[in-house]
Amino acid sequence: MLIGIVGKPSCGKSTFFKALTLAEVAIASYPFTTIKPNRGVGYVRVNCADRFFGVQCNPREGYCLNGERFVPVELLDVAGLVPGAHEGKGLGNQFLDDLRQAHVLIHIIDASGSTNESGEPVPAGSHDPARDIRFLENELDLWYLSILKKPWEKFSRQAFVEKKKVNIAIARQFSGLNATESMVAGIIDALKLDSENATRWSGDELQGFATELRRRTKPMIIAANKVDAPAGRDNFERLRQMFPEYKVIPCSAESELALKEAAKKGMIEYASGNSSFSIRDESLLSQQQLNGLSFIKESVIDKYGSTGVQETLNRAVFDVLKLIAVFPGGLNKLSDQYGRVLPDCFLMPPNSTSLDFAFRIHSDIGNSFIRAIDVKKRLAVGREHILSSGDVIEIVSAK
Ligand SMILES: Nc1nc2c(ncn2[C@@H]2O[C@H](COP(=O)(O)OP(=O)(O)OP(=O)(O)O)[C@@H](O)[C@H]2O)c(=O)[nH]1
Ligand SMILES: [Mg+2]
Repeated sequence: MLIGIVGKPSCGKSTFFKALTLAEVAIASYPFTTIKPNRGVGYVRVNCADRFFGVQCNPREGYCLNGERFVPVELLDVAGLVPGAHEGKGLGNQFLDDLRQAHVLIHIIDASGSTNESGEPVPAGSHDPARDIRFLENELDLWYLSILKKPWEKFSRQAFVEKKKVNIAIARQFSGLNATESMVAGIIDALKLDSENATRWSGDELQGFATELRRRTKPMIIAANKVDAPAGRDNFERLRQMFPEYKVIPCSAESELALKEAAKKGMIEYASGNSSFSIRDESLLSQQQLNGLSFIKESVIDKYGSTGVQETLNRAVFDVLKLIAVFPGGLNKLSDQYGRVLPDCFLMPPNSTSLDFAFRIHSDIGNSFIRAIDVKKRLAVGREHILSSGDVIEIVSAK
């Protein structure tokens, strides 16, 4: 699974990315600081099952802090997007191609209104970030349309002549964007398009189709970033009202990055997503560092409950994509052959079954599935059993 971080130049994409990954990436106040995409690993935060069993886990990947498990997810920070990008403006559509594989997009907005649509500095509060949301949707729609249009005539005619289902032909064309046959069939149905003969679709119908396909293959959450700045709060509240179709999360990537770096150096105690932090030893910090930390506490954490960065990532994965976190474990033994307790936590699509989980662990285990056990409830369940987030599941297989 890949999570794309998108937005206009200088909105804080790389700061957000760095706050989650601590990767060394360039951050600066001029547009197009990032040219080549940055790929890295961030972590979603879930309740670890170790608390339930009163044990201490040893994650194979990621880490666990006091029962909060941090599970790896892949992130992609791309170049800034400007109006006209789909026709090559700014850095053009190269980086749109980088986003093809993304399953969900985090759209970073500069809620402080201190950068214009090209990411250039303007007086604080003078640019309306609501405009940035519509322009980004529009650019993505035009990009989808351009991918669809190029081969459209040829493959819509071919599908018609060969009496192939239109949805299968389109899903194949868009498989790189994560489109599926059933998704395409659903859109054709919802928009009442001609499912027999796609050569009859009008230009508007094609655009409508591209927009709906974009919505389904690239669902989006909005991080109203820079809420620490003066106009941030008003803009965030307005955006939340104006865009009920999106989850809009108040966010200060710069604050999260400062806290993560201070925690890494041992100055403070802090886990991503916490609603507080504590200073280990005030006498070891400079006055400037103390001022910085008290600014973050007063103007971000106390006002919004957290820096919003972890919440944005979590909600992208658990509320937008609706994934569930499931732990493999045994009724008699929670550890693997190396003695690691609850070593794995898998993120699974919604409505995954025991059998899906068995295949996720290993195809051999899926193929020789006998039954599963819900270890928390100590209950045997069948292959069709639908899993819930937080489940610990043992697979009994012939292998
Ligand atoms: N006040 C404030 N400034 C921030 C925040 N996040 C980022 N910035 C600043 O915004 C500027 C741009 O940050 P970047 O992370 O480089 O932005 P970007 O979106 O990656 O920019 P491009 O790579 O050029 O597209 C830098 O000066 C950051 O320090 C924040 O939460 N609050
Ligand atoms: Mg950048």
